[in-house]
Amino acid sequence: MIQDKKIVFSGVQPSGNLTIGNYLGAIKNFSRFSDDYKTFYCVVDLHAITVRQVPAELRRRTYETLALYMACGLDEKKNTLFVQSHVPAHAELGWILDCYTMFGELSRMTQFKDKSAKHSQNINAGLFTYPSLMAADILLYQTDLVPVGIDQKQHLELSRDIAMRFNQIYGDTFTVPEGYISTDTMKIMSLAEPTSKMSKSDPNQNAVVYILDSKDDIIRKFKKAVTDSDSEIRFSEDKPGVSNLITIYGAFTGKSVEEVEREFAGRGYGDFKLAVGEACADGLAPVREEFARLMADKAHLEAVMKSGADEAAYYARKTMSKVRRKIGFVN
Ligand code: AQP
Repeated sequence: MIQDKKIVFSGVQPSGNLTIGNYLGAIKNFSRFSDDYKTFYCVVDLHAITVRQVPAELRRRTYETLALYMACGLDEKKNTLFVQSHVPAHAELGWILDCYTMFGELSRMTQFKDKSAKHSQNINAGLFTYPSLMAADILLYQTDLVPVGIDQKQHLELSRDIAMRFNQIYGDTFTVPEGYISTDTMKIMSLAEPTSKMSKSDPNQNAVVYILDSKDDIIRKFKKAVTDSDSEIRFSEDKPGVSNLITIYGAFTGKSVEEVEREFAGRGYGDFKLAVGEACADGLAPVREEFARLMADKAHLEAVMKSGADEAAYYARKTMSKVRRKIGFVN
């Protein structure tokens, strides 16, 4: 296998039902790389257990996340689709990179601060070292480009620092990755608290639109979305709720902010919210249909997981043998 294409890696945690934030910020962008890059898209189950998961749900969501990748347009023949824990080299390199990541660096990660506040009963070491495992995921494949939402930018920068640190000590070992952050939809906000990110683990169901929500639920949630006491449909920092809806509407219709503002000039929030709900529900309808078809054939999903893991392990082995040799492990 000769690899001359540049490499793309990204992943999503099966830590909840996936949201339109995961879709617009990450998965929807993944397929644009399928033709010109060698792409690895992973269901990152090792990351998911940094927060307590119900085992049966974790298992089900792992299948569902893979099926959603495929339903969102990722062809298993063009992309390497796999489950992180099926390639043990992720955990192995994760440990090694822990030893090249500083306590101070990890302490500065905002996701760690946010999640340890949210899960104060379970501030485990894995939650703290999450970014070095993420660095391992990326560096294992000599990744050039990582499509992620802006919330992952800090982790990505740390991955770059770890790669450069390792390369400086041992000579060229890892490709230093670049992020690919889609600027128009980089952060989709909660519908209930539009200054916070929309998150799949948010306990408030009305704050989050899931990719697999029914059309009725989607429209209902958008109708309830928090806006403001003003009535102007205008993108602005002081109007986070309305701006978030403009972003979502633009993402599903392909319209620019100016076009959306013009379309709804002089119209009320009620009309606008309904239009956003309909655009979102209609945009997701083909994904939902394809998802149902894929989930009905578990054997096929398992075959995709297996061949994806075999291929990923092949690339991972090459990096690991280089890493082991450089560090001084006996082969
Ligand atoms: N609201 C968002 N807007 C844009 N992009 C987003 N992403 C997540 N939420 C948004 C992007 O989705 C990818 C996968 O995310 P993840 O599963 O690794 O974890 P996360 O960033 O922690 O996402 P969640 O939904 O907030 O999960 P929980 O609630 O489990 O922590 C990433 O590329 C992310 O940027």
